[in-house]
Amino acid sequence: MFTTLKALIFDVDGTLADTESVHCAAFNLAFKELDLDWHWNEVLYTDLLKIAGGKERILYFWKMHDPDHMDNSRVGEMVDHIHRAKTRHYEQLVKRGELPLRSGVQDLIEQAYAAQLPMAIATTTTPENIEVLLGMNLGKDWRKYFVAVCDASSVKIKKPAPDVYLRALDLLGLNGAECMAFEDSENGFRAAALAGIPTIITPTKFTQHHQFDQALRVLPQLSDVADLATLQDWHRNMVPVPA
Ligand code: XBP
Ligand code: MG
Repeated sequence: MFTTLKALIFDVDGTLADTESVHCAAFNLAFKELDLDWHWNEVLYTDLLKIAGGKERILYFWKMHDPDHMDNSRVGEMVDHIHRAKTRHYEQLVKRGELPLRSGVQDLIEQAYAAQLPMAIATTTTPENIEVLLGMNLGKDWRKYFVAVCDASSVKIKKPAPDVYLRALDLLGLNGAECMAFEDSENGFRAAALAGIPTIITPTKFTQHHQFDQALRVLPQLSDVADLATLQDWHRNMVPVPA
């Protein structure tokens, strides 16, 4: 007996849009604004992406690369301050309108919406970042597409913990096997897998070296998914295709 596909759950960064270059630029603009002599180049940032969450990433980097300038009594306050500046820079960069959704994303979202197939978001990033990215790309009423939006403010423990996906399943009123997740990274894939959700991976240059064994599919872009019927067929047959 197979399980019908009852909802789609989307990661944001790297999946809906290839955002990490812009996140990296925003981190560097914040470091410059705050006179921190830190700079994250693409090679370093690709490695730092193993840490989900911008605040966690800043703290990890600080401990690893600049521990002598860390006042433990104020580190949390300082990380929050840096991250607020970074988020402001990210919003300004996205508002330039140069960060589109990835190929096939809007078409799939529109198809699912027209077919009344529920959708949700499960991301590590902040509500502000989701608002600016999807507002710019799907319009100011972007929330109409999603039954639930689960983000950094929804759960305490970030990916690869399954918490944000479990929260999305709870709000959808579904179990993992009834859904399909869309991710770009190993952290995200592990979070969805721990929540029991079959997952389609569309890696980016930042994550193409990650491990995605047992993913339902690993695709260059979502535009490689012809239509919803294809997803329903893959879900019905639920046999992972080797990456
Ligand atoms: C990817 C992340 C986020 C972004 C930066 O989130 O790990 O931390 O890199 O955004 P997703 P913040 O789960 O959508 O792939 O600085 O807001 O964390
Ligand atoms: Mg991601």
